[in-house]
Amino acid sequence: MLTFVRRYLSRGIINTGTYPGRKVRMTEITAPKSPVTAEQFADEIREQLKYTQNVTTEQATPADVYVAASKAVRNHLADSWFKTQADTVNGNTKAVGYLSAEFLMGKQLRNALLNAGLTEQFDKAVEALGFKVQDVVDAEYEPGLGNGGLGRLAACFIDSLASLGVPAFGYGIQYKYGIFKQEFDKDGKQVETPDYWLANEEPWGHIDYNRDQKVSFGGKVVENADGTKTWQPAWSVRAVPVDYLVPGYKSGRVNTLRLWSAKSYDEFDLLAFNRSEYMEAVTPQVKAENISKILYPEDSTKVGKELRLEQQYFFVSASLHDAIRVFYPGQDKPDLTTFPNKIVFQLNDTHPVIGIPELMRILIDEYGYDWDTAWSITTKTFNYTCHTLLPEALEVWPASLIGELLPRHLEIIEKINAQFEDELKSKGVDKNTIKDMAIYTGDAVRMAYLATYGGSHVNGVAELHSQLLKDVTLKNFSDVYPDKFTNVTNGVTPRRFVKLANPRLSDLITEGLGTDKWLSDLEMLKGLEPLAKDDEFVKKFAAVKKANKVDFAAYAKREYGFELDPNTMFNTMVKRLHEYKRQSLKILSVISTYADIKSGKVKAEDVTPRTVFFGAKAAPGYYLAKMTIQLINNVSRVVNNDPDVKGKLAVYFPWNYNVRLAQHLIPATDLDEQISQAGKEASGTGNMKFALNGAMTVGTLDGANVEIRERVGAENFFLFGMTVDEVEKKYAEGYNPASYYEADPRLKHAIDMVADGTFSNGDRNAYSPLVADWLTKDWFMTLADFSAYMDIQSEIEALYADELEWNRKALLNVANSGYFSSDRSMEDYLERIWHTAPLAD
Ligand code: 26V
Repeated sequence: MLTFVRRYLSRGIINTGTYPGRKVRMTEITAPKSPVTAEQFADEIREQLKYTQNVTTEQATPADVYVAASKAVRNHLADSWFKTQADTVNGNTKAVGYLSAEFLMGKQLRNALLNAGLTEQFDKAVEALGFKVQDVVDAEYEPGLGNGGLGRLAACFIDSLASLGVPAFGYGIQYKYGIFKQEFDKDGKQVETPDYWLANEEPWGHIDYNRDQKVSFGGKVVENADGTKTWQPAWSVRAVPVDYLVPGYKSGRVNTLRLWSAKSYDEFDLLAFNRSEYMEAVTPQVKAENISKILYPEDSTKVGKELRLEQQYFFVSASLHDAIRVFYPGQDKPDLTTFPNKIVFQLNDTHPVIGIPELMRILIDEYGYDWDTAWSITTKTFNYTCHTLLPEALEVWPASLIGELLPRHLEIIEKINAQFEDELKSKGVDKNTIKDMAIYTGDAVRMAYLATYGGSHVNGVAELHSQLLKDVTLKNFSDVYPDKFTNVTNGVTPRRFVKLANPRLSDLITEGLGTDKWLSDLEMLKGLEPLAKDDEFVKKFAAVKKANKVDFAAYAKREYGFELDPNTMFNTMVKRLHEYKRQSLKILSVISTYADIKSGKVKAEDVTPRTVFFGAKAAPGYYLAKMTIQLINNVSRVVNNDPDVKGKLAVYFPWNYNVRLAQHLIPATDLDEQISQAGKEASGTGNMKFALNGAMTVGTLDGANVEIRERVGAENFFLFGMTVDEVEKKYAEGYNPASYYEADPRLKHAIDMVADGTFSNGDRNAYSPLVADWLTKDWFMTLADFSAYMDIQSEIEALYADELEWNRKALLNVANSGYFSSDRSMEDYLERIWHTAPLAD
């Protein structure tokens, strides 16, 4: 047994095995800090209104109350925050630094209230002040500092680390503009508008001007007389930290999310200004501040983007220097050989991998360590998580770009590569393989390879994904360094995605289990299993779902103007828009169903009334993805306006899918779609959120679907489609999508309808690139899986007709999904990768 587990056993906070897999119990040490009454909390809000917002309660708007209440909650968390910081630095527990270009946090207020134990007080206080709780909560604007799963995972992980009491820092960028706001134009096309989330006062981030860092770029490297190197950069920016509280749930701990914002050192070029050249005078400022201006949308094309590399280096360099400042306060000559005992850094995908040569540079150039010592410290400090299987998503930077922007780092990378080649040679690896494995090819730098060689561990994010990393994507590396490779299956935080998103279900779970302890030990959901045999309980569970659907209908009416029928099956597909995820498969099946109802091929009384929801953003430069959005919107327009299918089929595409919408839609969903081509979705985390909220899943054997199905039981999961092996075989044989089009009349008819102008007011060219792609390329084999997907629908509908049985199975999904808590993911990282533990009380 690992030492940290043993240590916690002796403190009585380890569950010794009631639930297999669970190692560290959350401590639940703290009663919420200085609990106050609703009246007292109302006074605190009044005080904030008066002294920091400078408005009277009478003048205050809901937005003022939101800011005031947020600041009041922060005050409640302050002492725990200071104590956690002090214990982190002074204790003997190694901290975790989670380096991530994205943190998709979602709204903060409700989460902070929950963790501060102030939810009820807040609700009552706001009412007492004469405001509607909903209006105040709605005044918060969601920070969209992430594209999708990777960014949301980072947010779930730091929530769980704080809840487990593990000392941790999230390090990232405070982008001024987050992921674009999505709108649809009159033709159903996606229109992107800037998301200026900081337009109004943002009460959560604390700007700490006194703990800034200097980050430099460009210039040249000169060799000194003693052989050491000096980098003479051409320009620098000021990295200013903006700190966010990360309160743990009942742990008494509050960690820090430190997001860097770029500021210029030269506010004005006075010389230029005196010549009245105003625009030129602010040029350096604009250039510097551009670095944290905008979150890059995930792109379909792998073009080298200078600004993106600047962003990566900017936040990683600032974070590494910050960690040294935090752990060796006031020391000019710290003993950095102890650095890996103070903090371990997780590289969230390849985005922060420039941190490896940066730490080498810091150690050698700034602190005078020799190469070997620096390498030993560096490799112990970093670990790498890969989040993809698509080769094009692994970052490769042109060497010329790195050379221009970070000349010293390019030298270091070359030297790492030379050392790597020697090591491979000495291990007897053949010449061609060595060439294939090059970190530095002469023209380019492969960041995933650099991360694999330069860190201690590499992990995938679900069993299948980790296996494919070893067998395919990083096979050569796993052959040479088998021990580096491990798996940690993703998870999601039950606090946000069950307790906050689904209060009704949370209450029912607490009623069923007789305790609310499941919120910090999610495997306890297993205790619901026997209740699946209890019809009365299952009926209560069904009633929760129904009430959530009614709520969502009201929400959708208010926010989008949709008229939803909560008596239909709510069938949801929400995720980034990507060909591999196969939104195409879903929309083709909807078209086919539409055609069948309309033509009378399916009798009206045999149709299961369904409302299909899509939520997805497409990268602005991703042509086919954007066209798919346009198609979905137009299918929606045609179907929803056709009296022939009224009450039977409806399609809605609420725009601008984000964490807030997820929190509303997921609890209201009956059936969720996880239908990626097998072997392409690294994990998926939406699948976990749906299962935990009592939706049934239709899915392929891909990513974490495999493990979800294993746990909830094959009979409680709608499986369809080719396996990874079958997909590989088909690629090898030569895939011909047109043969599937010819073979299945349902598919032929659906594609013909897209091609004949049914969804484009008669314009036969509107979707021709999409249709041509389906019929001639179809790289992700949508057509090959179509028949299987249609066939499983009858199984789904038969079960849905039996309300009790459906809900019994959905409840079994909840009962058996406790494993997919991000608390468990964190325990796995602690045990397999970080080798650290919660802080002592
Ligand atoms: C790619 C790029 C390319 C360069 C420009 C910026 C950028 C930003 C994001 C991305 C891809 C994001 C990768 C991602 O979100 N992966 C997802 O990670 C989830 C968490 O592990 C996992 O559940 C999903 O399966 C995986 O697609």
